[in-house]
Amino acid sequence: MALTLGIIGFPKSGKTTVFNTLTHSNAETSAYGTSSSPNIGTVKVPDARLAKLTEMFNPKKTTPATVEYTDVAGMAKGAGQTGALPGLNLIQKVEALVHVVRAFEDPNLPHPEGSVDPIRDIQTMDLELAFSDLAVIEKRLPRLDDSIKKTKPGPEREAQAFEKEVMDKLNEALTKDIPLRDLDLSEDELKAIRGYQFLTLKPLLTILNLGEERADDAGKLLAEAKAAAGGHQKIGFAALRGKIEMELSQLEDDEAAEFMQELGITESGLSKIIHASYDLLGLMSFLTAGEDEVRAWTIKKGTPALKAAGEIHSDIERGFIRAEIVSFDDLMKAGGIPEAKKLGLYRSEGKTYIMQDGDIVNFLFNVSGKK
Ligand SMILES: Nc1nc2c(ncn2[C@@H]2O[C@H](COP(=O)(O)OP(=O)(O)OP(=O)(O)O)[C@@H](O)[C@H]2O)c(=O)[nH]1
Ligand SMILES: [Mg+2]
Repeated sequence: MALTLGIIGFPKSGKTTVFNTLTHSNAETSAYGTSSSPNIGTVKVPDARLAKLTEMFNPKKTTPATVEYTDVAGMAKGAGQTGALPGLNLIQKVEALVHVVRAFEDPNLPHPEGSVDPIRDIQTMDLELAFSDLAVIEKRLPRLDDSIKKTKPGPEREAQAFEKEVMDKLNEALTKDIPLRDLDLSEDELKAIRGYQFLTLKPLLTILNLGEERADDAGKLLAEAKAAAGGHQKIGFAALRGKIEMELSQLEDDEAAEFMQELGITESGLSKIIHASYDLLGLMSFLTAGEDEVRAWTIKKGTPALKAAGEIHSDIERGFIRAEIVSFDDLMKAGGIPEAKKLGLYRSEGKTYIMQDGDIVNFLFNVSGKK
């Protein structure tokens, strides 16, 4: 599963700057006009375990997990209401949203609202996203009523009636300022509305772009932003210095390390955002390691071995026999697979085993004769 994230924000908040930081790209950032074409880039998820495993197994290739970022044009205030958010079709497709919020002061770059006020922008964005979802529901409801009337009693009409029930529930929540991600919808409810790709249903990562001057305010600003979000579970927060991080991301590794030390940055913006995204979405990695390939795979926490197998290939899920597993730490302690076996650290697990972060897995499977 390649995780997909959409970068949104008001004009000139630093979206493309953050995108460049994350993807090591050089997309054009600008103080003037609006970049209209979206940027899409893939990022390798930093994982120090891969390097260690590569040393141990000396594989033909090493494949990290990846995250895909889409950077769209800034959205003008009021765009949600008209159903005309820029890049809407693109951000509907992603699994989670990253909201870049301007906290940096720059007299040469006026804020479209006249002042720099991150809390106001966070609240305005919440409204824009809610308006966009409401517009979808308001368009759908009358049509749904219509087709319920026209459809004969039976399963099809029942499905429509159920969808209407769910839509009414969503409508009510949104009009009370409750984002859909806070509703704890059931599997069936989620299935009924999957096609609409509601924006406030997506987990949201809020990134404060501090600029150069306000780094010392990070803690205070983050606390204010969290308080304004009112304890919503599925909103994550991070802060970074946009422009500096972008410069950092364009340096060679050793130069970057030196620069980070000078600036007192302990974790790069890239790794901070990826880790925050993983946490927000409840994701983790398991690993496969052998002579051919050392590779990291992304799954949701709580995934059983059978489903994890399916992440690699549907055949492995279909013909699953068992999973041979050693934790990364145990493997490092033992020094190799045969040593881990001797020490009894190499376990055999069944379909329902819940995968743990850093598990190194060999799936045994058999698909011959099965259809
Ligand atoms: N001083 C300062 N300027 C920044 C920072 N981050 C971004 N900028 C500047 O803000 C301007 C806009 O940055 P972009 O990254 O293009 O912003 P954007 O949100 O992608 O803009 P649009 O796509 O046009 O909405 C550029 O001139 C950047 O150099 C920062 O951390 N500090
Ligand atoms: Mg941009």
